[in-house]
Amino acid sequence: MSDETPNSVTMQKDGEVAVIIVNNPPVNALSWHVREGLKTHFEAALADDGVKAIVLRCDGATFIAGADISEFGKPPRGPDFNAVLNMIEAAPKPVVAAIHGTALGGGLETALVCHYRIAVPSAKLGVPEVKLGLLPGAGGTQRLPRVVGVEAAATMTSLGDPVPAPKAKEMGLVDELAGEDSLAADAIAFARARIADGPRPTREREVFGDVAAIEQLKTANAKRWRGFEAPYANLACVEAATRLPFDEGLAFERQEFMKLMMGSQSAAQRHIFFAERQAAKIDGLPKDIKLRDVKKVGIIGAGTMGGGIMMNFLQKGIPCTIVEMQQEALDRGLGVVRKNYDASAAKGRFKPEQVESMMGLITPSLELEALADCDLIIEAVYENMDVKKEIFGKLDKIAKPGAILASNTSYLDVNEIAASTSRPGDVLGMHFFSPANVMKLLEVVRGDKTADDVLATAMATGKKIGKVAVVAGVCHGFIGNRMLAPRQIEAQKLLLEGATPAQVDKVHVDFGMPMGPFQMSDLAGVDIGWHRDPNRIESIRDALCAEGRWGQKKQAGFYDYDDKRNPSESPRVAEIIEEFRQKAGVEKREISDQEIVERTLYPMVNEGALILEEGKAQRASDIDVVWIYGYGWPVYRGGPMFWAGLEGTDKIAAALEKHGFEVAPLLKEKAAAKAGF
Ligand code: 3H9
Repeated sequence: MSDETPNSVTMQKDGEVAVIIVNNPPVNALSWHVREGLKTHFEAALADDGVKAIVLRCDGATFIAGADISEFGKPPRGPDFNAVLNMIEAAPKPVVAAIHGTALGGGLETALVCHYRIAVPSAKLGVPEVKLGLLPGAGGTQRLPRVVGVEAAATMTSLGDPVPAPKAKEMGLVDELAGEDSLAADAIAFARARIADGPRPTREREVFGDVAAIEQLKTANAKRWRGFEAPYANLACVEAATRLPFDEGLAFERQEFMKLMMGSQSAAQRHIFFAERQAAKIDGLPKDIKLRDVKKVGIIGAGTMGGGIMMNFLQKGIPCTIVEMQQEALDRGLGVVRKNYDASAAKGRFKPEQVESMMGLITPSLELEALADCDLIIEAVYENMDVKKEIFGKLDKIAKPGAILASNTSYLDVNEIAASTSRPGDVLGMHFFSPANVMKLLEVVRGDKTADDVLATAMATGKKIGKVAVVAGVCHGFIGNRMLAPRQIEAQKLLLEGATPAQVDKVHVDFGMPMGPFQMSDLAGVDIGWHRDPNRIESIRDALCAEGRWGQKKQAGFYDYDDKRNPSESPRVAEIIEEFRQKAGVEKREISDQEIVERTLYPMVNEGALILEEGKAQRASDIDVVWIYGYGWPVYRGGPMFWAGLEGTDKIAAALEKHGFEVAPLLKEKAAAKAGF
């Protein structure tokens, strides 16, 4: 940003109503110059005796969407935000916030110091700071309970979900709904009508509602909030509002806000906010590259993956043709899709008629030829190069010119697949994560010959269907699974040396992962990728598979499972491990939790460094996005590469060396500079 103060706040007059207008694209964030402009223009409006009421509104797509997150952690500039807000609240003339788009975070806090709020029906109001590891630090936790009550304030602050304007009106957060296209005029009329009422400072209103709601929220969300600090800090502030005078509550909120702001969790969550948006950008490609139309999608394979992938498109109203080899498999696949939608409808996520219209968008077929009119074809058959090459060879003859041909492979060489067609420029990987209708990650695998517009279209399509898409280069396992491999290998070695599956898993769960390596293996299927020869036993996993311990589906894997899939440690697995240990001549020893971290998590950072060196990921933050959205890495640790910076790259490199790993040159470089990625 230049040093010159941008003219981001202006004032107009309509008779005795002053209209203060913020214009700071793209989201009217409260950058230093906006705070300065607000101060200047409110002071002017207050000093002007001809002004009897004030409207605050925004130009562009939205009302103020919050503090300027990019200013966080930098030296403060411009006037103190709370001081500006206190001045607005203390105005002796009624102040009206006119809201469209989203009033979020500091934006809603600004609206809360205004004495009245008018909003268009499509507007949304919320305090999403918790999603950035923060809390509303400009009075939001103290003013909201005075406007919407303790329960709603506790819910809004701790969950961070925005409320649509009509609901906000019911809650008392919005006083009046404006016409969708006449906010500016309606707000002026509304303000004029408030002149007789005078100001209504929020701080002078009473907190109301039952404080018991706070404990109920904690109980209901215990699992979701495991490891997170911010939801609890938000609730502590709302609770403080119920017993402290306003100014003391404000001081408490400030103190809690600063604690979060200085902590690593919020730094990690803010990193991910920007990382997610950055991931959508493809280096070296113009932003305005012309995309190909994707109006009809073809899916090959109606298994769990194919069906799940298709659901994403149906939900966006995009017709899909799905092809299977056998009628029975096709029927079974479509049956699963219907069952999933019916289950969602039962939970109220869809109306029954929506389910019907989505199912109506499907064209099932047993012939690849049925894909001839599709703009994007995604192959989701099992992982076998010969099979995939055969399919792509056939598709080459069937697909219309310009159609994008994608493989959902999770490991295989996309260049080799592309070479089986006469149009490798149209081929790439679109690697969805299971369950594909739920998991947000999409790895878009760019082949050596993938055309730029094909890549850009696949990324945009990912966004359209609600995924977070990340570009990956061709290598075994791309970004996510490639980094998973060293972790799994080392976890097995640790068993041999004396750790138990439960110990390794607990370290990962305590770290914040949804499950550890062995729990994951049991869930996914221990037999995935197994050579299927029960007489060839070369690893602990081979031994488990040979005995039919294929994981949860067999009620036996690295753990034993009861009928309800509750795990318990398995004496049989302990025996298998012991046999192996003896055969390998390895002596059993005590393994510390720290060693598990060093040998299973640090190697992931090392692999991430190699991926970066080889240019298989565009940037370190893309790797973080992959692990957050594809594997449940705790967002408050910011992804493996961000976490490496917190943990210390020097410490990581030294520990890897100690354990006999070859340290990636890039990691060595970072370690020498004591720098993060
Ligand atoms: C806060 O308010 C703290 C306070 O309590 C008190 C402090 C004392 N700042 O998402 P999009 C950028 S914390 C800076 O793609 P959409 C974004 O990076 C804040 N930049 O658009 C992107 O840049 P680029 C509480 C921001 O239409 C561009 O704007 N508020 C900010 O899909 C477009 O963003 C929030 O947490 C920001 N606050 O969605 C709201 N917001 O084009 C965060 C966005 O270079 N924002 N940018 O990649 C959002 O949720 C969405 O951006 C929003 C628009 C819904 C507003």
